[in-house]
Amino acid sequence: MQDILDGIKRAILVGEEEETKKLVADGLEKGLEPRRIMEEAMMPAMEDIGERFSSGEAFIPELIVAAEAMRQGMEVLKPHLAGAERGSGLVLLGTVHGDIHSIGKNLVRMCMEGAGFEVVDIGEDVKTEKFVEAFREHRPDILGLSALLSSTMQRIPEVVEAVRAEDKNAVIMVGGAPVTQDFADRSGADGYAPNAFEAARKAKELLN
Ligand code: B1M
Repeated sequence: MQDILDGIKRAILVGEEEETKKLVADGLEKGLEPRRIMEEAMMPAMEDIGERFSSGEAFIPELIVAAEAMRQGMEVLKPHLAGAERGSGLVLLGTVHGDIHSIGKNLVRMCMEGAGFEVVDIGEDVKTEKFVEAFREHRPDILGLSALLSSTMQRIPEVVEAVRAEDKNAVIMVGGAPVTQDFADRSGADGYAPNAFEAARKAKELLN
């Protein structure tokens, strides 16, 4: 199985979409758990490309092709993350203003859906007012905010404050690579999760 995991990681790193999809499907067929594929191949690939970008060995086009291969691989995983259970609650999800990173948020959506939540995903680069409007419209059980940049995560406390002005009992959870439990606490959020699987678990915990 390790060869499949290594193959998926390599295929994502070089942006080979078809190869990524094929290897993810092969892995699933051979009994690899979706979570293992995500945690031991797909996420390390994104970490690796991120480090290469930081050190100047990779550039934006390489991030884009890797992200697209990752997205396509996730589409193959998606049906395998979805559970039969339904009716856990409604989650409103979006990435904060100024931030176009979508992969982590989409993975959170898939895991939430797998855990039985209905998810309204309002996308990326979502302005604070739009979060408030969508909250007013959907009245979710949980509002989930994602931020991938240390600059855009500063939007989180602003959204928390604006949504709480609309509903002081709003349940809000946050996450994204630079976000920590400490930052979540200081932002006034009710919950934080370091990854998508934990996000689904935390959402259930918050509603119980
Ligand atoms: Co960007 N980028 N990027 N990028 N990018 C990072 C985040 C960066 C760490 C890379 C680096 O320098 N090493 C860096 C941020 C540094 C910082 O601020 N701390 C960075 C930068 C600088 C930038 C630009 C500014 C680059 C530029 O233009 N000069 C630019 C900003 C654009 C913008 O948003 N305005 C930019 C652009 C891009 C692309 C468009 C090219 C592309 C995104 C494509 C897309 O998403 N559709 C991209 C990518 C791919 C990355 C990296 C390589 C990978 C991100 C990713 O998808 N990870 C990333 C490096 C890295 O993360 N190591 C990087 C995989 C994903 C599954 O993990 O998103 O962390 P993640 O989500 C996890 C958890 O965080 C958590 O669960 C998810 C799944 O387990 N989680 C939650 C996320 N949201 C949650 C919400 C929750 C709970 C948990 O509750 C609601």
